[in-house]
Amino acid sequence: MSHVIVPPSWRLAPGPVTPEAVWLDRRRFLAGLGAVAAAPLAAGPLAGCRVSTAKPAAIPTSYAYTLPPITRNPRYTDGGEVRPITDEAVAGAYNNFYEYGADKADVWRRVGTLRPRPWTLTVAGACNKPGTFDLDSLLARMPLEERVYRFRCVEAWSMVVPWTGFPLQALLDLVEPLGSAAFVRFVTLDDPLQMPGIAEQAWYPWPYYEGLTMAEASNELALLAVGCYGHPLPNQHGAPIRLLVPWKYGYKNIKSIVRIELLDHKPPTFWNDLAPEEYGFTGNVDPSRPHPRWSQASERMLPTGERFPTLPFNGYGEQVAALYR
Ligand SMILES: Nc1nc2c(c(=O)[nH]1)N[C@H]1C(S)=C(S)[C@@H](COP(=O)(O)O)O[C@H]1N2
Ligand SMILES: [Mo]
Repeated sequence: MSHVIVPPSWRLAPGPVTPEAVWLDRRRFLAGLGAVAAAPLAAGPLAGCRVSTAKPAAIPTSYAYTLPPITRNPRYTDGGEVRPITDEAVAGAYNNFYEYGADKADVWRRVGTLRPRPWTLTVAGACNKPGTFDLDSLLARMPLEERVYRFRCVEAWSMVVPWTGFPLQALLDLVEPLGSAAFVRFVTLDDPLQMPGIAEQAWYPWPYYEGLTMAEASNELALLAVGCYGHPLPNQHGAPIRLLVPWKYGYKNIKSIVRIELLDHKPPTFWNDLAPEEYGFTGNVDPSRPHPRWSQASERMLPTGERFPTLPFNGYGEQVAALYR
């Protein structure tokens, strides 16, 4: 399989704190010598359906940096629904962030090694003004606002979160895309020292990478978030900058972005490379299209597990349906 990268040997060296689940996956991986990269997948990633009811003090009370005061933009809502905002400690203690392992309930305990400042974001590829931007200098030039979005994981859990960010379009305007730019590729930080799950799960094709069409990236809903609940992003939510595309499943919402590329061709994406039948490139929320291993007809709100019918485009069809006609 082309996506199986033979890692440097140190990446396979067992760490002292490797959780048992990862050991099992690694044994399976070693047994198959990489021929069955899908085996760890079948063992659980993205398949967990446990809804956490724990409410640990997951949210740090101070940050190494601050955001300017922002106001909520009332134009952006919970996808036409009126569900309450999810408790911050609940949202902050149930996270998919494989760079910190596959246990959603444990990510928040492991993210202390991520250093969200100083941070640079490189924008490259088909544009007139590519560049590497210091994040704080960039934020001083971007129109920050708060938006409440409902967030829907492909695993069928959902939450409602007030995010602070700026439209991806504002960054695109800054770099002036060429006419040939048809897709946008996003890449996460790739630092095993800051992200222990990289070495522990060496079978994944790190770094995490995602993509959108240019039309999707230019949609008003596409947001680059740098905060939530009125403060900078806690590490577990993808500090210091992550994508939000609320009409798509969670895996499209890439975290801790260091690089954005404008391309004339469709880029491969992380979960699509690993399991194309399960995680499409487009990844739009669609109740009529079941995941091969579970239904997408309804979703479970965190933390109660209360069920609601899944809405096409997660309720954001008014803004995005025209992109797909
Ligand atoms: N770099 C990176 N980004 C990622 C992931 C990941 O494992 N690594 N998981 C994705 C998935 S599957 C989901 S559901 C969301 C979870 O975001 P949250 O933890 O802020 O709720 O992040 C997405 N972005
Ligand atoms: Mo997800």
